[in-house]
Amino acid sequence: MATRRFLITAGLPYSNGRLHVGHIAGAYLPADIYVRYLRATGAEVCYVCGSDDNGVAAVKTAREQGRSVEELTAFFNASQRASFCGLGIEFDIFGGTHQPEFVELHEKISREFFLTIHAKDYFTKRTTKQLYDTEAEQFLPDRFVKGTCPHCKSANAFGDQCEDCGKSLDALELIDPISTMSDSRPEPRETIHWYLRLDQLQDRLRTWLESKRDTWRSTVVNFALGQMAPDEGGLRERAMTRDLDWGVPVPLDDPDAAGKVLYVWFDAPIGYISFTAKLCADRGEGWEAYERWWKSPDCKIVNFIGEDNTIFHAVTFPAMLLATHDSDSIQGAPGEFQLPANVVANSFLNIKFPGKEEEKISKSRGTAVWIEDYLETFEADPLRYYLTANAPESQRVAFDFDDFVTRNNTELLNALGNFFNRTMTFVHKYFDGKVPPSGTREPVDTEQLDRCKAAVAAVGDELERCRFKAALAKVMQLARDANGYFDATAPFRSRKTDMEACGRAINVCLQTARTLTTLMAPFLPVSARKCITMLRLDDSALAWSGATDPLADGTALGEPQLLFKKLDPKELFGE
Ligand code: B3M
Ligand code: ZN
Repeated sequence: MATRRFLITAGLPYSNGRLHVGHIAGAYLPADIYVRYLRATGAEVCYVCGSDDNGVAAVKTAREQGRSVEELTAFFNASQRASFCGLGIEFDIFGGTHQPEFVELHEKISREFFLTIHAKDYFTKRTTKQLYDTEAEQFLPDRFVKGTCPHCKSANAFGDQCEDCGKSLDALELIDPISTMSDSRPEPRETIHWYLRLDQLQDRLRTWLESKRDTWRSTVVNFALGQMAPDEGGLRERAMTRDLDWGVPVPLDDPDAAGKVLYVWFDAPIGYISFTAKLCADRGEGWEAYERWWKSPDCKIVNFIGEDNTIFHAVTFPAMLLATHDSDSIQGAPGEFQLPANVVANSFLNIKFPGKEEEKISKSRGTAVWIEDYLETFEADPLRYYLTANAPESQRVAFDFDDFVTRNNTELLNALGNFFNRTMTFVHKYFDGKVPPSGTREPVDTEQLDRCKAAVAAVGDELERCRFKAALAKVMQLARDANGYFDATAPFRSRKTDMEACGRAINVCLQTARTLTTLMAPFLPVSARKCITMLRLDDSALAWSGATDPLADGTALGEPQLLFKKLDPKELFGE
């Protein structure tokens, strides 16, 4: 069978702040699990991420903090990189759309992208009205305008999107707009921008999205198709340029383009492409080799994102990709940019502090768990476990401190950790640290080994479908079954009466531990590494196809290591 190939992206975090648990649960962790799993199946995978440095978010924060945008984005790019690294989230490349080593290639590819769409006539140049802040003397970026949503009437709407109903907006539609720069009421003034003809791309987008109904999460497909509903007027043109001095300059030889940059949501997804190109350059393949990942129908592109990014990944970016095509192939002909094979979105994570109500994660109210803080006290795997076992895959869920501790202690420690611990201690105490003979297996033994085989298939099946929570639940079920087998065969008793039966049971426990090592690895890579050492395996043990390869009788094993620690709620930070 030909090697499967995947290009996996996780939404580019804005480099104006640190990362918290919500970011991790939303995109980076599920993508990392998927990547580790795909690699274990022998697929060739490229996992790309980096910071989203352009746009007003960074300009605004830099202004508030009195530092330059360059300094701010470099600082948070490094901070985010460290947080990912501490959590074992391993990208092939972590770029940044305005970071010194990336900006040149990023701007080049963004420019070409814009010019191709321009040449194909998918932009309309328009004089429009935009809100102008007369006190700050500048046009207001959408994010700098707050107001009431014309659709749902929530007061929580910004000039680009309503935070409550999720509809994308034009700042001029906001009811009672206020400039967040000066708190004054802005006035509409004329300016010129380039609009992407989403209306002309809509039919192809709809056909493409309809074809994903069976494979994508329904929330994503329904949301995207909902944007095109005729009773809402369908997709409208959207401005892809902005009046701002930070970003990718509009690459047109036109006096009207002076002083304008590409809209951040135009250049940010191109970051996925430009970082891939940088990776290819770093690998000595030449930057153009990115086409092997982006323009070849045999490579599947999968975007992992938080739910608030759905419109941009399921509508706008695919529209941009389609607008570069010569062919009318919806997915993209060979040599053309391919549309994503899947867009996997998670909901938001709320937070629940002990003794308090569940609430939204908020930087300003201090209700966030920052990864940098977490990593000062804890290891990566307990958080990876909790955020997957309790993943916001189909709805909002809360990061609940009491639940985090309980699940660590009852599930990771009592089920998975305890099984390894009791098996490993036993084998060292009574079998000289060597795999005892498998002997003649009884039904109880083969049943347990069959459960291992079935788990490998079932966990793999869930992972193929990006159902991470369900996949992890099946790994944990195998750990509980393993403890059940240990209790039922009772080697602690048979060692006094029937050493052969005792050895047979421990042998099956070790085979189960072997399988669990492979199965836990995508979720709990740090612990899997300890298991590899304990069982004296090497990295080839990560291969899914070898998950039930037997440990040979007599194999010498490593020393027992504790996989997990008991957590005490009192050690928890941030109350
Ligand atoms: N920077 C938005 C966000 O963090 C954003 C994602 C860009 S992905 C191309 O919500
Ligand atoms: Zn709304």
